[in-house]
Amino acid sequence: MKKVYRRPKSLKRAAFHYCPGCGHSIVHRLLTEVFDEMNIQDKVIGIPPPGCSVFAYHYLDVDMAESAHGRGAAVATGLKRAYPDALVFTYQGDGDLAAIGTAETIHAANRGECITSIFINNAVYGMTGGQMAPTTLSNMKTTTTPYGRDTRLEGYPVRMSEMVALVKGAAYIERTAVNSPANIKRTKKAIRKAFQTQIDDLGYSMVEILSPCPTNWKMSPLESWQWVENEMTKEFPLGLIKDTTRTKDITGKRDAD
Ligand SMILES: Cc1ncc(C[n+]2csc(CCOP(=O)(O)OP(=O)(O)O)c2C)c(N)n1
Ligand code: SF4
Repeated sequence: MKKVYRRPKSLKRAAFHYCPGCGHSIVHRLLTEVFDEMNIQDKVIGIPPPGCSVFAYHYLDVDMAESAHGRGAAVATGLKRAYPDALVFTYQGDGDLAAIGTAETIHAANRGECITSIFINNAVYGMTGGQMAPTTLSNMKTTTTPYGRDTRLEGYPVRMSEMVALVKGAAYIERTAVNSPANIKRTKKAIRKAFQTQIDDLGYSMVEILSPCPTNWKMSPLESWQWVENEMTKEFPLGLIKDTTRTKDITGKRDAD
């Protein structure tokens, strides 16, 4: 009989604790497929965050070191400098990377740290009950914006990828989504490219992934996939945001090399 499904070697034999329809589980699966296909399982060190994915080490069969909230890029910097041959990635939600961890992220990117950030944008603080995140859409209802995000009071949704792309050390930045088979395939390709950027020592890489949170959005999994398509992508357009990996024109220092 032809085998059509196989658990990736890098994915542990454990049942996900994520809600049905959550994007985290899809991204975990993609990461482990990439680790297997690139044969890098033994070189990868992951940094999970506080957030719904805090227990990512229960699932990803690679070395992992938990970080405090928002400190992923700082922890990754230390690990990468101590173990330059390792492939170090942070796995962070939008509350983690785009609020408390904004400074770490921008400065790590600006330094051209050869680390990868897998940035899960689900427009809310998931684990703590669906509060407004910097990425919450205008007029979107959350537990802390029950009448909808009022941009006059709460500001505008933060486009982290576009911000990070402005700094010289950022080599590869792409925004994808996991709300359809085609987008899931594109996400896998982007994750692969991000790790290749790191292997080639070309600078900072980030894949921002629009990811459904049906529980806090109070939607069915199917509705949440459609909401990503119809609403989220208007504020966060999908596609390549920056790629200097072909030119190697990444930092002033490297330009002078
Ligand atoms: C310093 C600090 N402040 C607050 C918290 C509480 N906390 C844990 S997870 C979290 C939000 C996580 O949201 P996000 O990063 O968007 O990830 P998600 O749960 O949506 O995947 C917060 C505020 C904490 N752990 N540490
Ligand atoms: S609360 Fe949202 S982000 Fe957290 S596991 Fe459930 S669906 Fe996923």
